[in-house]
Amino acid sequence: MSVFPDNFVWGTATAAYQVEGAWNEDGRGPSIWDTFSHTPGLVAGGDTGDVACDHYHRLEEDLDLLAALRVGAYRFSISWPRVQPGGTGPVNAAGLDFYQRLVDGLLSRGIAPVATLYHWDLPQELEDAGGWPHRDTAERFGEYARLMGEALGDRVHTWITLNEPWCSAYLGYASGVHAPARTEPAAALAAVHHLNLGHGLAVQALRSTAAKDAQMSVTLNLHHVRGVSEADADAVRRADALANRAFLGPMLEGAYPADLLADTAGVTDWSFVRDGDEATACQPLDVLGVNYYNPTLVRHWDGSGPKETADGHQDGAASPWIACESVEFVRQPGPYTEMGWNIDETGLTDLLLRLHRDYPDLPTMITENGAAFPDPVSPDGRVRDQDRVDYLHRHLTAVSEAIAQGADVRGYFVWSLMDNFEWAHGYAKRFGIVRVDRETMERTWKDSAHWYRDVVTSGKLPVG
Ligand code: GBH
Repeated sequence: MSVFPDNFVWGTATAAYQVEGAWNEDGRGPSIWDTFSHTPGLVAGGDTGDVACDHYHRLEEDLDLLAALRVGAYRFSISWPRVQPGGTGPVNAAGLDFYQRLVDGLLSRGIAPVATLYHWDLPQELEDAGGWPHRDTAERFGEYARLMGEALGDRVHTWITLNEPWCSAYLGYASGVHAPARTEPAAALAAVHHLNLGHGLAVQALRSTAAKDAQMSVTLNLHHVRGVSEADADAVRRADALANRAFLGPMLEGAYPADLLADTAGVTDWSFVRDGDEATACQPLDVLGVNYYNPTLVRHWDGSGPKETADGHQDGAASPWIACESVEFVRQPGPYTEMGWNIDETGLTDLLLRLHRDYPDLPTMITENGAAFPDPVSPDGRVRDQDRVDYLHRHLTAVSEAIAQGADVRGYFVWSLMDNFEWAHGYAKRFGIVRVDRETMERTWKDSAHWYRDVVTSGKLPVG
């Protein structure tokens, strides 16, 4: 029996670059993802976010879709270059107007807006000036947060500063599979720090501009790391330090973990961390956002024999796993989603319980969870995505299990409301509970959307 608290928040999530389109309209400046997707060879199929789901022009229809799904909350992101084209200076009123209409449209339908300030679309001008490895970017981010707090703070009551800084730092600056496609491990660790600092500056700016009772949060893609055997404890520790504690440490405890600094000493001396930075990064939060897709399995590697690199990461310069040469990422047993990610909801329960143990006073919310599947359209027009229904059911059961064991989990957001631009995979990977036809842009409810509406309305999972 699954049990969710009465005030549990049920929602769906998207991100600006993945759904909006209108990439050069109403004064929007270019972001690093425009540059990335316009560079031949970087995105599967040559896809771009130029049109995406055309959400920018179909706002009313998509608001009605959310209302029909009966969700209590909608997690979206604000495109920084749409509201501040070069990442500095005054607000672009035409771009801001879109988010005003979005927020007002949600509120008028009784849906709580959950705004993420940064879901990877850095203004290109800021990247040209050095990007996240450069300290100024954190300062600019704090200023941008202040502008958004002033403009939307009376109506948005849940703010998420960053989405998955792990991806921004390590995929953007170390493995280069995300924008800005740089492969510089030392710069990636500087990016980690300036993301942490930018988060703290943004929370400070929002506290002084948004509503007094506004909830402050950040979304991390924490890795639930397991070892193949007891002998792999050091591999687990290293991966956990780089992936999780590099953010949890400064943001929640006010200090980088000593083992992370030691592990990475051959890559950087961390001299970009100035006195007071860790205290700035450590702002009191109201809730921690957790994105979960699958656990991570590692084994100690002694340097002999071939090394497994699960999920296709190559070792060395192009790996996101800096200073993890002794860590082997092991392919996990199936079943798998269309991304090749294994389905194992036990990692979500374990992760939530670990967070509850380590940070007992900080509630959590699942800000993303979901799966890509092939989703063929049946002759009758239906998408019978029972595999997605099963995935969601298993993971929601895992959340309720964590709650039953004491974790304070406040909400759950399905990734994603609709099929969208899946970053370097383009449109070939479909995460939506609503299908988007790439020709007509028509939205069609998959079976999982009907299923989720029933869960949202009843507040519980169907039996069986
Ligand atoms: C999220 O990223 C994004 O926030 C969202 O925009 C995106 O559309 C969605 O998920 C689906 O991808 O252990 O090295 O193998 C999730 C990105 C996927 C990053 C799994 C880490 C495994 C890393 N994460 N990935 S590794």
